[in-house]
Amino acid sequence: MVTLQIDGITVEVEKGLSLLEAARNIGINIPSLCYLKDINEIGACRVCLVEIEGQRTLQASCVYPSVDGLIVRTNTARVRKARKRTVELLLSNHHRECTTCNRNLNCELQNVADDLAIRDIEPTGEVRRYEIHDNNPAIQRDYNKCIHCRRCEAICSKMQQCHVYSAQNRGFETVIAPAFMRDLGEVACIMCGQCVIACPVGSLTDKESMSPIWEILEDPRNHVVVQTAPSIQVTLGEEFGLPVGTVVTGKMVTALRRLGFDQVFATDFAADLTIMEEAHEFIGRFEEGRLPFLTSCCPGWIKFCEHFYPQFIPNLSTCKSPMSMFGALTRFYHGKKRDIDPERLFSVAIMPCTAKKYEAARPEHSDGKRPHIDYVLTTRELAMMIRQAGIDFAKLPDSEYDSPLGEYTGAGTIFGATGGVMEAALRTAYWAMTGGKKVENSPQEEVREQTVEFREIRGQSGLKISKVRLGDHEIKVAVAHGTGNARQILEAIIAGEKIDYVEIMACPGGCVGGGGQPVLGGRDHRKISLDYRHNRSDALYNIDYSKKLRNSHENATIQNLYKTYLDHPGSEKAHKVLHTAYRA
Ligand code: HC1
Ligand code: SF4
Repeated sequence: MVTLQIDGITVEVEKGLSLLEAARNIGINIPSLCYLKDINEIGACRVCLVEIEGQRTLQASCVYPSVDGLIVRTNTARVRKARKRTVELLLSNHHRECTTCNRNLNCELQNVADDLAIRDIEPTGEVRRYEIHDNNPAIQRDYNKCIHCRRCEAICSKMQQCHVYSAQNRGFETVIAPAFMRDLGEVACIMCGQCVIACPVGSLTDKESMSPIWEILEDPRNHVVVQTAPSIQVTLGEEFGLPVGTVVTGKMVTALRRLGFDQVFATDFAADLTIMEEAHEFIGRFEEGRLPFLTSCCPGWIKFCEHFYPQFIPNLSTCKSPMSMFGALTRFYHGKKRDIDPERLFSVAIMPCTAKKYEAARPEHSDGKRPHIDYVLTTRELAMMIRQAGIDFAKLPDSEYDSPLGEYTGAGTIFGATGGVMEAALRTAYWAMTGGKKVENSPQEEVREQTVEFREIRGQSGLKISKVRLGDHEIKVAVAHGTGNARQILEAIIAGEKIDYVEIMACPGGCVGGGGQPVLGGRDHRKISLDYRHNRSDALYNIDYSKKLRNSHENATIQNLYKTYLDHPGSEKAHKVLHTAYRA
């Protein structure tokens, strides 16, 4: 530990802790733009300047380490003037179209400018003009708003290890972009959207899908079905000021009805169906020794596998994701059963994920002319539609999903958290491999809720490896989230480590940390940490805990679906509707 003084306050901190963090610990909020704790600590934006006694120049506090005896001042006339001039220079070459920007009122640059009381931009000069880049289904890049903080580059290279961005050109022409300024759709980008979450301004945003949805909702001849991904119910409330981790399932369903959707269903239902198929597929592959078996519900992970590890494509589960199973069921089963004109039947998915927009556009999820899912909205976009409609979200009464495709078990809900897909699958695989027993991993068998839980694969650590006993067999499972961690486990397998079953989600935390989730950093940069993912995941596990049914195989609607339509898990019919194939 070292002792130093910040603005006259004596503080004791760990040696080497940045001055910026040391100051924040005692409630002094030094402004910053490029800094992302543990990910982007490069002192590039120079907004966090401070004065250190005995030093001639101001120092960037995000990269200056705490050492014994330092006397630091964060609020002198010189510091205020320098910070102000730095931000003015940034703004002088920034498209200051705040009122029409996607990040209006949730922008770190706007906040910093306001905190520094910038009311006039003195420097004038040349301003860069670039075309919008959006030649892909998921993400839009506006270089005119980029402030060169390099957070997108750091997230993509260090956390996701996709290495899509780097500095291109020199001097005033510098852009942070894929090589040769190619569009994200033309490079090895997995569309995860983590760079969108990291962007402090409106330079990276969703590829917008709200306009066509307003149009189809307007026409009463249309029948518009919507599904909501498991994690939306624990994150949507954040967009309306509710605490992180608030469960808003009932309000969300009411809001969707008020927006005009004809039927509101839960992707959690299709997650239960995925488990029936995936657990069955795993058991088959386990018996044949075709391992490791890799989950396939995350489109960012699928794209990562196709780009970087095509040798693992044969190991992927052939199950479509719950979203795409739902899309296929809506067209082939639900629409027909209810005799809805296929031309008038529209299918919309609310997803926490930019890559789901890309997944919906993949040719294997279409009938050749029309995709099974017509549109995908991110959590952020749904919130925007709710605001556009003038709905006071916090005051909404609760309502229930429509039946029958809105019925789901706790296993379907935990899909939204890292480890959840694996846990849900293990619950059903255990049941199937033991001839119908419930999981008994607790000595207190009378405590029902403890008999379905695999706690060892929960939590935010990047890579979780565990052994579980399924009947007479012991299997080794691994759970990775964030594609940097996925690389680690895949490299270990290549090096000879034997793992039977692997869950991979592209985003840190799983879908609760998805690239389409609310961006909290614009309102409070300190929220860009793993903490909020904890709260969101806990909320999902609490929903599971509170459910009467917590195993996918107990879902009565799914049992009935097999009886009347799909035959049995892995049947020919099930393969036709619910499975797909991937290629390099
Ligand atoms: Fe997910 Fe999934 S869990 S991928 O994160 O398998 O997006 O929430 O809907 O499809 O169920 C996302 C979430 C989601 C699918 C499910
Ligand atoms: Fe990298 Fe993901 Fe952004 Fe693509 S979407 S550039 S892979 S962080």
